[in-house]
Amino acid sequence: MTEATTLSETVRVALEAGVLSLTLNRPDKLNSFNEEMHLALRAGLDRAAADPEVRAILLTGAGRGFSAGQDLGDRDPRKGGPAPDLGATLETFYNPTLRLIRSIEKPVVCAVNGVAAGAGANIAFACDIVLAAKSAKFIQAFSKIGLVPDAGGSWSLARILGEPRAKALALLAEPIGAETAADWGLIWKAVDDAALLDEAGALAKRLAAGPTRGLGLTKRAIQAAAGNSLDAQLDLERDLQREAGRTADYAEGVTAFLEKRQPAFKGR
Ligand code: LHQ
Repeated sequence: MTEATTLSETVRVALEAGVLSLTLNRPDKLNSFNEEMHLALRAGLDRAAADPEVRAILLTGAGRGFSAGQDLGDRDPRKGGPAPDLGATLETFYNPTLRLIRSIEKPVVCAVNGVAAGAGANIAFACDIVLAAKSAKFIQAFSKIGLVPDAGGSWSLARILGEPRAKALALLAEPIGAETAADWGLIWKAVDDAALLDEAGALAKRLAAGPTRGLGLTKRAIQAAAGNSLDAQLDLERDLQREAGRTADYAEGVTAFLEKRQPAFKGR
């Protein structure tokens, strides 16, 4: 395993077998986001996008929580001064990260190891395959402090759940457990706490050994579907399949099938 040099301890970075693991690491604050952690996560995701050695990303949290969202201590209203511009915080810190997770054409696996609240929950929901420990909870905590769901939450909750459940979760800020989140389709799977990291790691490793270009194009196709008509989506599938069909991994996949052996994909 190579430990990547990182300027900040707030995100631990490690590359093994094509999987870049990014571990949110402010456990005493339940991995809530301050500016330093935002920039460290962004740097990790930028590297994941640019480095051909990286063929899958695994995002998780250190300690007993995944992430409690924004560090509320960062903007203590008791200190006085003008009201903060939270829109600027989103524009500068959260939105670029959300856009990166969705646009990296490599699978992003998220292992939700404990509570995921506010933007922490919604960052998890933006990932491609989300596993959660059975003890983990998801909380749209925003309404408790007078805010609206952000980090893509109003979009992903409404799309995945429909308005009735999206509104109840957002307006009531009641926690839901990992198994309910899986039943409702918000995440892929709830797994035993002790098995989470092994299972998520194995899944990320399996994806990292896959046909990276084809997986990336698949991610693009599925993400485009909700905004497309069937006609437009059929056109997109044609274009992406044309691209996938020109990869060395496609040739290898078919050759391996014909030779009755496992394919050895190179990610190209
Ligand atoms: C925390 C936090 C936290 C700081 C736990 N901050 N310390 C975007 C744009 C700009 C601004 C505003 O927001 C956003 C997006 C958002 O994410 S808004 C939503 C922000 N998050 C929340 O409102 C959740 C706040 N946290 C909680 O409700 C609870 O901590 C949960 C339910 C997550 C966990 O509860 P417990 O398991 O009982 O843990 P705890 O509350 O005892 O927390 C443990 C420690 O972590 C504690 O510190 P301490 O020094 O007392 O041990 C907390 O103060 C700290 N912590 N969340 N967001």
